[in-house]
Amino acid sequence: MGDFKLTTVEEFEAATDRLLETGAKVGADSWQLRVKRQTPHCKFGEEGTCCRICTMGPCRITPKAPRGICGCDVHGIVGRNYLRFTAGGSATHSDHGREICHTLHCTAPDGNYKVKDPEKLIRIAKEWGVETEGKDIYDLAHEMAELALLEYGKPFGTQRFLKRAPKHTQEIWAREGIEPRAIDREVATALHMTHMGCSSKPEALIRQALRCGLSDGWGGSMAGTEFSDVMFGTPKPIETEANLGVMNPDNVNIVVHGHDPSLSEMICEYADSKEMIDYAKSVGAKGITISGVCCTSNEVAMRRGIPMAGNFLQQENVVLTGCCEAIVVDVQCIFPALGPLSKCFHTKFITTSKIAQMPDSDFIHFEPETAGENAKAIIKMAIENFKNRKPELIYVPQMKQKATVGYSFEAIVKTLDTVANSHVDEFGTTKPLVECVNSGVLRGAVAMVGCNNPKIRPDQAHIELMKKLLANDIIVVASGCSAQAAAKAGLMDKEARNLCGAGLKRVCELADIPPVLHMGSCVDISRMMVLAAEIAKDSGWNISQIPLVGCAPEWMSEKAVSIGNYVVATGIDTYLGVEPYATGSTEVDNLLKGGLADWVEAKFTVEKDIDKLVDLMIERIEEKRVALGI
Ligand code: MSK
Repeated sequence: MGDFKLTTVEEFEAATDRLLETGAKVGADSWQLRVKRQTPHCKFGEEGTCCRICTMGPCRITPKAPRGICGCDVHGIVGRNYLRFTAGGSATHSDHGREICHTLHCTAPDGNYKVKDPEKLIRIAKEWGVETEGKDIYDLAHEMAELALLEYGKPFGTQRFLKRAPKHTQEIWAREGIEPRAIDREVATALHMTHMGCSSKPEALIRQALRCGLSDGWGGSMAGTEFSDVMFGTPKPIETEANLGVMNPDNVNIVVHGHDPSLSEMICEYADSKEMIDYAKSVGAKGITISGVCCTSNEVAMRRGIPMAGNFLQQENVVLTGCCEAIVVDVQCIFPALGPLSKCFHTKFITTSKIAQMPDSDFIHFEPETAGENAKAIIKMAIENFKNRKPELIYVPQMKQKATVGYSFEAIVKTLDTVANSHVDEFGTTKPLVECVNSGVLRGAVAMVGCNNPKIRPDQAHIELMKKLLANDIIVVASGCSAQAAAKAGLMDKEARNLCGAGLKRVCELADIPPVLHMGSCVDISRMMVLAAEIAKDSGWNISQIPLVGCAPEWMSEKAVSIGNYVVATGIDTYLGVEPYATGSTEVDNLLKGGLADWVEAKFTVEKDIDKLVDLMIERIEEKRVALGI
């Protein structure tokens, strides 16, 4: 095993404690302190039994007051809250996708954004029935951008990407009336259905939650992923590093955070230029280090090998190191706390999107048309801030792990193909993977996704679940903050294959892969949908029959609920470590954890005990194997 050793959660926590000591010296607040002040949480909120959709209330449901003023019962209230939560997540992911489509429309041979993967663009154009022959690639990009934008508001029809699903899945969606139409329409319908005096029937509300989720996973998110690949390149395996130790006190440190790669790509591009490096040296730094937090980090790690400083609950830690010249954010999962926190240090908190404007930040409006200038201005601001450091506050935990990342769907089929020594066709095949599962060399796969949540010891659930799955010959594909937890621990180092059972270890050796495959950001869970769809087509199994489950043990956001809905609606059983705000209604709760299986052949399981959660997943994978007779 050489010198390889996983970094433990205890070591993460010791590093955080040391950083919080610095924070205490300068009077900084922290999420750890705010959790204490916010606990215990409101029971009505947690159970989803508070309704504040009109101003006759708010109404809270209790045994003595079983109906709201309008007469809505607890099932209607919980169902409406669940649907609104989903709509928030679906809108957020999909709007990210829309921004990417707009950026695609700005591509030009001599512009800030170019078409880096023309083959992929042509492939999607053919899939959508667009003539490609003899067309200039930029004309095609603009035409595809317009068509993709129309997916958000077209008056008729359903999402174009649904055709990627196996026939059986498409039939289920049609039968259940959950095929998503225009993306914006599904969000608007969700808000309309939950307005005062509209739906209060749990079945109708949950059905729309699935539909709205599907418009995200097989609509907006898929567009975000696919067209990001077209502009910034489809990820391929690449080496990087993860955890706070990637920050270099000798350099100007710029941390990119959020989700949209349009800005971070530009920052990485210009930070690498001689002009900027020379400028950094002129102020006494040795160079510039860009690192990332959350999914912006995943995006640039997957395509450029930019190191990952940390995940969701580590965002304050990068400022606490005292050597972060700028934390530059785009959209989603950004703590407003970064504003006041950065004021305790020399750090510039730079917001860039009208979607995410926050107090105590410097706002530099980032737009695709002026991307280059905006990126340069941001980097210069960070460089000029280097001199304002307070040396006595600098402490970077010497903690980092190597990671191989960049396993897009295309990269996975290409890489795993080497196991069977067969040849990939134009679009690749998952047959070698299917053979490994069929023969039992691999027992199955788990798609690990989602955030951190202070309700769960941060990162521990992700890491412990993965370790047990690997030991049981179950391969893990990961995205979002789950992927970063794995990378920080060392589970994306190829050496981690020694933690696997004999079968998975052999696959990792033959294919030269780490046992946990980094598939990208939250929107990139759409890559996992494509992978599941292709496995189903190559194996002849239905998606719900594949020994595959989804898992989000530490999830926290509305986006995660939207994801959960589309993963389940695609036929993949999904295991959660945190309850959605739905336990207040037996009808909604039973539907989510049972009844959904009658509609879409999959359901949710929620288990807060992580040891039990992983055992339930392994059991389910083995059950599926038995049902398949393999
Ligand atoms: S960043 S949604 S905390 S995965 Fe995509 Fe992480 Fe969850 Fe945000």
